[in-house]
Amino acid sequence: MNKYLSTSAEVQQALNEGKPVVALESTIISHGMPYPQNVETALKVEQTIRDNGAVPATIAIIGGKLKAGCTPEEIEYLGKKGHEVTKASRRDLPVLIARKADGATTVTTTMIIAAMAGIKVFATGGIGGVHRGAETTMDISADLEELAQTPVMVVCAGAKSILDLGLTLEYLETKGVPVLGYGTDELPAFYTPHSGFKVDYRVDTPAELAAAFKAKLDMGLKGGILVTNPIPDEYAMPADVINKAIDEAVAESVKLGIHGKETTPFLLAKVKDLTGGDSLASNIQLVLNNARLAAKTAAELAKQ
Ligand code: PSU
Ligand code: MN
Repeated sequence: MNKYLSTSAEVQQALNEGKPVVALESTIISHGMPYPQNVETALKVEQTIRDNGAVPATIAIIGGKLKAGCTPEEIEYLGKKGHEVTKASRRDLPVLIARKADGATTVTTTMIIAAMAGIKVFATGGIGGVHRGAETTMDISADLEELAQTPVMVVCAGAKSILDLGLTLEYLETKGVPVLGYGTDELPAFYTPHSGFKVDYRVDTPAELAAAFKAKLDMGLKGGILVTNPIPDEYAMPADVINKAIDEAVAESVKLGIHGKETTPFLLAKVKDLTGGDSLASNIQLVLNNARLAAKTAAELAKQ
């Protein structure tokens, strides 16, 4: 496909044989969770995907190569380096590749590399979106633009209310990105199943998710589909606790003048500190839950 892409032998074989493959991002490892829980979680997510009948492809940039399928050693390397690894969005790819550097892939770059490799389904925790106060900062995640143009289904647990969820949905509507709720009419808010906002369609089975994505691909409509999968009730955070932590984190980021690509990692780390680690436990469980759904959906898509 291109000389910068390096697909692992296992992932390439699965793709050649039409077997289900699920992409996974690496910014969640380097910037989304602390070491060593980040590495433990990444490996557990890969195992969960295997247990549900698909091959995992953790995506990252290592030594200037776009990797579709990382080894456990590469996952350990990214997890240990943490924030020292460049958080790589679409705009970072040309220079990182030319310099043969490393990069942790966000939702945006994971979608780009998955599409290059031929992977259609991607599981993560949360996506970026329109930040609160975006009417003055213009801070809108590149993830939304990527969903508008790259044909990958992204399975997430909704978006955190560090974002303006209403504006995020408006943006996705404008860009023609279907937002589906798995077993729910309501957009989940990452740590809790409830946001008060409606999704476009409720979908109840992996087969139905696969059919919608297949229809989109068959019609040649560009862009992806966003599947929002609510965190199971037993792992959800109390809404008042998490909302208070998020409000405090956002206020502090404004006070400190945090901006640009630092904003999301700053807010994620602050929320984790303010909730004494409870949010990390929820975060891990919702990612595993998304991995299960993505693997089942990839398996359905492989049958079509
Ligand atoms: N939201 C989370 N966890 C994450 C991220 C977002 O709940 O780890 C990461 C993802 O990699 C996402 C990126 O693509 O942050 C968005 O960053 P930004 O807002 O700078 O676009
Ligand atoms: Mn941003």
